[in-house]
Amino acid sequence: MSTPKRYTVTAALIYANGPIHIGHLAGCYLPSDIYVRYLRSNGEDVLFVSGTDEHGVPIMIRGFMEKKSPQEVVDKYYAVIDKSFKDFGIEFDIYSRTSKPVHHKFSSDFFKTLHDKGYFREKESEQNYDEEAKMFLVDRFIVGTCPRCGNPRAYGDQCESCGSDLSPDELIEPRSALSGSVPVKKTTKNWFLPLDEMQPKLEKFIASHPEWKANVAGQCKSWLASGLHPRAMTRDLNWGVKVPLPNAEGKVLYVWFDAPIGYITASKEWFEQPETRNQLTYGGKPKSASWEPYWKDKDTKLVHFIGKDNIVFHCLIFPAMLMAHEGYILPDNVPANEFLNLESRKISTSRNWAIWLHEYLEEMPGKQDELRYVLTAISPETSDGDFLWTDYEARVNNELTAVFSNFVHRTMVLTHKNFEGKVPEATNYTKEDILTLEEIAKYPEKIGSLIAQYKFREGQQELMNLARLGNKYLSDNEPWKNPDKERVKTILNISLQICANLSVLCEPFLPFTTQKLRGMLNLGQMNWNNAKNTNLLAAGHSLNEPVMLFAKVDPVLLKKQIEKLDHIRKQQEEAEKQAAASNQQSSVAANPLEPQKDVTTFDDFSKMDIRIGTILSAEKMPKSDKLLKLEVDTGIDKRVVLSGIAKHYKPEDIIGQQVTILVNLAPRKMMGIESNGMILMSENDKGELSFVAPTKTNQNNGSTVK
Ligand code: B3M
Ligand code: ZN
Repeated sequence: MSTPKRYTVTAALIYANGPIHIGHLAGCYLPSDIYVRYLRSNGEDVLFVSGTDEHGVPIMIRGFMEKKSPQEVVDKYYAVIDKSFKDFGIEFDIYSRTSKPVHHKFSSDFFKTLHDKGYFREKESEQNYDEEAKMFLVDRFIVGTCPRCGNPRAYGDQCESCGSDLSPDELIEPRSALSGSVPVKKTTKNWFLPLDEMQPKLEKFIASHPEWKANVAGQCKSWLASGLHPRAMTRDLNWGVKVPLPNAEGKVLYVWFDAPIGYITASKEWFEQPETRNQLTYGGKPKSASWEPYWKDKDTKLVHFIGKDNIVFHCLIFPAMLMAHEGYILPDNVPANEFLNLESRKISTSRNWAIWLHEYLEEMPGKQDELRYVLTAISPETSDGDFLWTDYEARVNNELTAVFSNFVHRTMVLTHKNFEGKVPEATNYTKEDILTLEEIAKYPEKIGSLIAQYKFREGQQELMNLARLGNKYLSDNEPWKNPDKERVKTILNISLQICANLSVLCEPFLPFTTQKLRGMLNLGQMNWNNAKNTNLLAAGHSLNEPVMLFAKVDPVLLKKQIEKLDHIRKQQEEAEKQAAASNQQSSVAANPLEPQKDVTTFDDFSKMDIRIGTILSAEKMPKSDKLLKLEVDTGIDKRVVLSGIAKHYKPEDIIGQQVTILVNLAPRKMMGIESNGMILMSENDKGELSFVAPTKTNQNNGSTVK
């Protein structure tokens, strides 16, 4: 887009069902905060909104677990989450909540508008119902065995083990997550958004953004390529925004319908709350008096910061809703991040494998900028990142302390010692001085343009390069040794100018450090372009006492952090061992062999076309620990089959293996790949798998099994 008049920046509305951890911070909150701080420093008109997502099954499940009402759950976690963001300097204009009446009204009106325009398709369907709990079992309320990988704890909407999208009816032995009872079918009516009919418009929208990140564009294209389906925008639940239609008793809006509208409600709320009225300026200019231009004016740039699991909702479903409503702008960009791992393992709330922000702050008090720095340095912008405590230590010690802090401290101490804390005058620049000054003046542009392209990691690297440049300049010129007082004045003047520029340019990344540095330099509010000036501090300007900006990581505290994770890991491994042992025991004791199944007919059996084939190639499916992708010669053809045997066979060991394969099983898509057939395996009472293969070598590929 050409130069925008204003920016609306959103950061995902996280479910208020638990505290937040470093993965959340690195995923979308730090990047959005850096982006917004940069824009504000540039004098741009920005509205930065976020809040908690307080509806949906995740909240209700947490309520059941904690024996609390959903309202109690969201009240508790809203407070924890809101405090963590404030503690880490994430500076939203407003941090709202979707349970507020203003949001219920706004999202309900939005739904009504779409309904009145004839956008929804009403459809009756059979849904799973828990007769004990007396409620419909949608999404995660229903659990069972994954048909793709055999995970016994798959959810009705997704299997977290193999990553497949599921529908409740695909689950094997489904049961209610609430009562454990077997669900019964009950007919119910819901309102569907016909995404299939909207596909051409959405394709056009995605195609108009070739500049989007490859991971984001890739996901959108793959959804579009498999064809969009109508999606229910209502649910049979009693927690959420009530469906504003007659005959919709006991129904609420789908949480992914109301949550993104929460961005708009929060914006409206910010403009309408009395305490905001006197903040209606930016960079000294008047801001628009209403929320509407921030969502409706085509010169507004709308940017959604999210994690990769929310891409389809922000790039396809929410835009479809906005298009259907009319009058709204669509996102200009959705710079979604990948995930962050912790010590090379997936962060997991249920396994307590995380660094919780509130705990970090208790255990490492005052170290917010250290964490911000490290998380940006390893930001999962293009692929998953990994947080390692040893890496944290190295970055804090070798970069923040040895370079940034050391440079500023030496400059300040020398100025206090030699010139009573007043900025000395620069005279007679050398050729090197002039080159250094020219170099410094380029940094605002360099860092700014990287931030504007959502390349926060590289932007921060450039910031450190400026500190390195200062550190090197000081070390090369050795003012502490130089008897020429005039020369010392010039060297320190230039070093102080670098400190001043750093204080402006580090603000998006290290907001707490900015405050300390500006305090030391006795500098008031600055904006980004001030850092193009390499003479921000006039000769004679008085400086305050130096303080250390960063210190090396306390080895005792670091050891405690590492031990804490070791302890969690061991506990987890122990629990898994025990679970496995008791599973094995119970299966051996109670059920050594599966009982014989019900009688089947020869006709049914003969419908199955089973052949002998040979595995031509095998590879692990990325992001799945169960699936192998096999190419099989069936005699009839060569085809791809996905098989859940990765825990039992190494790919390199099974090439050339003869197998028995059901060739006429309906194709099934798993993790974006179509599987054509099923390899038959035998399974013993310990759950170990083996191929079923002919015992004579004369059984060529394509031989039939009957
Ligand atoms: N609450 C999912 C999540 O917390 C969802 C995001 C909504 S953004 C509008 O990850
Ligand atoms: Zn699975």
